[in-house]
Amino acid sequence: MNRTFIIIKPDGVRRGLIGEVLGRFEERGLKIVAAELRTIDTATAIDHYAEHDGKPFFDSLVSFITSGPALLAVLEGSADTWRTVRTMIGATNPADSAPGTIRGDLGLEMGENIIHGSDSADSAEREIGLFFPNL
Ligand code: D4T
Repeated sequence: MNRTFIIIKPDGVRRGLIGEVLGRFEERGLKIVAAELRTIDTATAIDHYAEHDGKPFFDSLVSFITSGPALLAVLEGSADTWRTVRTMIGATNPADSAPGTIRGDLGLEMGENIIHGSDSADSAEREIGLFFPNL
């Protein structure tokens, strides 16, 4: 089996979208193998977003992702699960996120964009290890 990692970000939790978003993954046939509601600490957020360190939006990205409870989850499918999930999430820029995707249906902001999904098999492995070290 093949796993990926998602975060329903604090805006998604605040807006009451946990059920809507997890429901889409379950309806698609993906299995939720771990899930936890947690306020991410600053050190973990900096580690998670290390690739963006130094960019103009880095500080606001870290303060946003730590601003309240987030729903962390590991999803399992048969193959290329990270890519299936990224396709369902939709593009980062709201002008490009297609209707039918999570961001295309539910969001309109570049920063507060509801959900994170790992962007490669290597990222998925790294992020699962960072957030669920005992899995
Ligand atoms: P994440 O990592 O949160 O799933 O988002 P994406 O994978 O879709 O997009 P990303 O890594 O390029 O950006 C991470 C995060 O930063 C915010 N962001 C991004 C921003 O506020 N301004 C920007 O110009 C960019 C590129 C949105 C998502």
